[in-house]
This record gives sequence, C-alpha cells and structure tokens, in this order.
Amino acid sequence: MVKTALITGITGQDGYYLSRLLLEKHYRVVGLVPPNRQSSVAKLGALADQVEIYSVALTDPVALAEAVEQLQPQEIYNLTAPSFVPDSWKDPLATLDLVTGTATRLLDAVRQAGLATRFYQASSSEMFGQVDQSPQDENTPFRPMNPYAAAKVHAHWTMVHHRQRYGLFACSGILYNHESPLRPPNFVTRKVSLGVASIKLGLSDQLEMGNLDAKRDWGYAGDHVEAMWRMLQADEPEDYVIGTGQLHSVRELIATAFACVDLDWSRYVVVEPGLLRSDEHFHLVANPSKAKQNLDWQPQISFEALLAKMVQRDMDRLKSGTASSPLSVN
Ligand code: NAP
Ligand code: G4F
Repeated sequence: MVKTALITGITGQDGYYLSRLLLEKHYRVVGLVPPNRQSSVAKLGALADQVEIYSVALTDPVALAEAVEQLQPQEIYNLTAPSFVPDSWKDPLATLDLVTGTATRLLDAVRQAGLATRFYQASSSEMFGQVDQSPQDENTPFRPMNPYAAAKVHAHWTMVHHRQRYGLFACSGILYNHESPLRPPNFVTRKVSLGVASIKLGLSDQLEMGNLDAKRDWGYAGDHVEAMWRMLQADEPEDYVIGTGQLHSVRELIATAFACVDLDWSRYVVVEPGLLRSDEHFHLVANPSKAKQNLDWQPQISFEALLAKMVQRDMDRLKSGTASSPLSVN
C-alpha cells in the first residue's frame, strides 16, 4: 500500500528534505500551502512536480478537516511556522496562531475523522530557553524566552493532550538547529556561508555579525528529517530530543567557514551591535541518547562537512548567478 504523508510548511527547508526522503520511500506526498503563499512552491525546484499541493488556509478548521478526511493520510508532519525567532517579537499573536492554531486544528481534524494517522509536531530546543541543565533531554523543563518558543510550548502540550486524552499517535521532535544550503540567508549559518563566498569572489569585503560568543548545537537538515520519519515508524508515540550533542560558538562557525576558502576571518568580520540579541542563552545542546537508543538515529554529517557543503554551494550559486533561485541540493 502506498502511504500518504501530509506536510504543512512543505516549502521550507525541512519540507524540502522531508519530501525528498518520503518520495525516496515511495510515499504519496501532499503539501498544504495557503492560497497566499502558492508562489513559495517554486522553492521546491524539481520536487514540485513530484508532490501534490493542496491550497488550504491553515487558519480554516473546516478546510483542514476536509483535507484530512479526503486524503486520509497515514502520517502528518506539521512543520509550518514563522521560524526566524527575532521576528516573533514583532507579532506574537500571529506567531501563536500559526504555530499553536495549526497544530490544534490538525490534531482535532484527525481526532474527529477517527483516523489512525500518525502526527509529528515540529518542536524546538528554543522551548528549553533559559536552561540550568546542559545538555538537555526529554525531561528538561521548558522555560521559553520569546514568543516563538512560548507558542511552540503551547503546541507541544496540545499535542501531548491529544495523545493522552484521545490516544492519538502523536509525537514531538524537539529539534536543535539544523542547517543546509536551503537555509534562508537571515539565519546565521547561511548568512556566514553566503558572506564567505561573496568575500572570496571579491563581491564584498565585510561581514557584519551579532554575538560571536553565542553557542548552538548545529546539525544537518537531512539528518534531522530522518529522525522525524523514524519517530512516526516507532511502536509507541514518544517525544525525542534531536541534536548532535556538540556545542559550537558563532566564532567557531565563522572561522570554520572562512577556512573552507583559505581566508582569515578576523580581517573581514565586524560586530554590529544592532544584531545582538537581548534574550540570548548560551548552552542549548542536546543529549540525543534516547533517539540513538530507540530510533537507532544519529547524525551522519559533521559540523565541518556541513559548512563546507554550504560554502561550496554558495560559491557555485554566486558564480552562476543563481543565488536566489529554486534549488536542487544535497
Ligand atoms: P522554514 O524554512 O522557515 O519553513 C517554514 C515553513 O512555514 C515554510 O513553508 C513557510 O512558508 C511556512 N510559513 C512561515 N510563515 C508562514 C505564515 N505566516 N503562514 C503560513 N505559512 C508560513 O523552517 P524550517 O527550518 O524548515 O523548520 C521547519 C519547522 O521546524 C518549523 O516549525 C520550525 O519552527 C521548526 N524547527 C526548525 C529548526 C531548525 O533549526 N531549522 C529547529 C527546531 C524547530 P514560505 O515558504 O511561504 O515562507
Ligand atoms: O541562526 P539563528 O538565527 O537561529 P536560532 O535563533 O537559534 O533559531 C533557529 O534554531 C531554533 C532551534 O534552536 C529553531 F527553533 C528556530 O526556528 C531557528 O531555526 O541564530 C543562531 C545564533 C543565535 O545565538 C544568534 O544570536 O547565532 C547568533 N548570531 C550571531 N550573529 C546571529 C548573528 N544570528 C543571526 N541570524 N544573524 C547574525 O548576524
């Protein structure tokens, strides 16, 4: 039997890698894309012809229920979110509605349809916020520090309630930062890889950065979507912390990326005070033991290999003049 997977946020970074993985596994892949964001489908590049796109407002419970009823998906991956954290301060309510509202409406649609659909919720290490325990695991308390993280906590608990009260097979992947050549350039890894490539090719001579001492657990998006899929294949619905377990500073990230093209980063990088975050926390790093043990999951791509891949891809894009076109990438 061909399995149907329904994905919200299919036009984002993870949507691309997850679609590619599921297509390789011969799923029927259906993306729910709001009518006013149909132009984003072009970001899927060649994959756009291999998935089905339904135009559905994620704010409309009736339309979502109809889509679920009609498609009867075996799996739902709820990935949609305005995922750039600083933006959530500009419109906390819109963040809450998209993140929590979409999760709630989809979970209710599955429950009311009486389906055995397995549900994945895209949770975030940002939910841990101001931690007093490092590394974090599935038992670490949530202390969200921004509207994005607070909305993700609400969505997470809504998912847990549907699992506990209604017996849905619903899981949360509490994912740490994961990156790829498809990361938009406002996120730090891609900003750096694009900046390095621009400087190497003589297109710019300076890179303005925020906090160089901030630290993150950076992994590869292709590895992390594999964990999402494995969670929904498990015998029991459970939540998992997914990350590499390794902490690197932004300074290390920059030095590693510049080293890919044999440049000394300190000649080009300046700190721009406007990019510093007031709510910064430094020790968000995963203990992914449970995922390793239960899901046999572990990251395949190292921090250095990830950055080399991203810098190389941006060099290629800039040389061919396709820096902002749809992609087909590894
Ligand atoms: P992404 O690249 O930013 O993709 C976000 C998706 O949500 C896109 O399809 C985007 O549509 C859609 N979206 C954004 N704002 C929207 C709005 N106002 N209305 C409707 N749709 C909207 O994010 P990602 O990196 O793939 O992450 C996938 C999920 O995992 C997100 O929920 C994110 O919060 C979560 N997560 C990500 C990471 C990470 O490091 N990447 C870590 C933990 C959790 P457009 O393409 O039209 O913009
Ligand atoms: O790349 P970032 O903007 O990602 P951030 O805020 O950690 O959020 C990402 O990961 C979360 C998982 O932990 C997701 F939930 C979320 O949706 C998103 O995918 O910033 C990473 C770090 C921060 O500490 C930031 O202060 O890099 C630091 N940084 C330093 N200079 C910078 C810059 N970040 C950006 N974006 N731009 C800079 O110039």
